[in-house]
Amino acid sequence: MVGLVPGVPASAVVAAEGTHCVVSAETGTERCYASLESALSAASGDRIELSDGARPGGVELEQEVAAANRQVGAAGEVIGAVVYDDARYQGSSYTITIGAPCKKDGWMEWELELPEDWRNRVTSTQSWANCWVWLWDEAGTKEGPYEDDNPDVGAFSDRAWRVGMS
Ligand SMILES: [Ca+2]
Repeated sequence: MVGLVPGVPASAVVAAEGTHCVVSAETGTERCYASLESALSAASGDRIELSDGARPGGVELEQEVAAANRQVGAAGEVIGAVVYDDARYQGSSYTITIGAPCKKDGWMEWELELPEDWRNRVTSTQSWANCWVWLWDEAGTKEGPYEDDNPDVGAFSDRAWRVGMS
């Protein structure tokens, strides 16, 4: 068996550059992609197409997501938030779609337990669809709201186990 490396899938290369997953807070369905652009495109039903110069945290990405959300109407889910492993919206990303924009009625409208491989990693957040992001750590301590763009969640960095939107 010399020369074979069992247990190392071909996708290990992609994982090393970060993974970009999309989860529906409605159904729990999760799919992963090789880039943030592919993830956002899939999450928006192919309504988002970014130019080469677009970057996470940039105005183009911000506006494209907002525009895509507006086009969805009642026909599908909107992008509620993206949480990132690194500061300033870098590294692996986790995009959360929701059934409708947040209502600001004082209720936590969506709560999502992060998968095991995303625990203790969230460092920056962005939200759309009128939503604020809340984070809980393993002990249940809640922090937030994180409104719009948060390039670094500071003391709560690498602590979140659960994400909420309201
Ligand atoms: Ca992190």
